[in-house]
Amino acid sequence: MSHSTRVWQPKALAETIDESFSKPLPYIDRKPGLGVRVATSSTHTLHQTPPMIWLDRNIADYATPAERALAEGRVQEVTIQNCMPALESTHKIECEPDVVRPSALYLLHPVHMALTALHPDVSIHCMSEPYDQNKIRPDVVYKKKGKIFAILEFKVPGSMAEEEFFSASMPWASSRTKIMEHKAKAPEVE
Ligand SMILES: [Mn+2]
Repeated sequence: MSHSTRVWQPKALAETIDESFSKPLPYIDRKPGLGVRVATSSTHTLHQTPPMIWLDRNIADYATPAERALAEGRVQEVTIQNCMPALESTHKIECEPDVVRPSALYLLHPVHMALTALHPDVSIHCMSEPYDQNKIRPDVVYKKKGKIFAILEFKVPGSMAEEEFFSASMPWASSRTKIMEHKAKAPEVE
């Protein structure tokens, strides 16, 4: 069949947003040798003191409400009727911006679609690298009704030592106490 007469049809098996939530993220390889790409931190970021610890969390505290939200009718309507972007062969991972771009397509897009379907009357915004003087500049910040409720930080694979990262974890029990203390001081955004 010649190219001009062929009628293209949507792929019957195009992945819906709903299906993407139960599948692993696409694996994107490194393709070294395409050119030197060294993305360094700004001098401001470079001079910040990194956090000394991180708080361990119970994944069920997030997974359970997320599962419930994904099953809601208004969310299903959006996530079943819309599909995921196709996987581009131009992706490769060398520096942090290479991680950020496909993440926007395959990781954040389905979450944004579900989140806004769940809260149709609430302003939810995703900010890229917002600059707040004298503070760390995170990669992505989420605001609901103008208040921060989530922060996302990307790292290029290999930029952190696994043992250093895990040794900085505060055990779950003491993490829980810390979180409760914090919640009492600053109640969560509705
Ligand atoms: Mn980052």
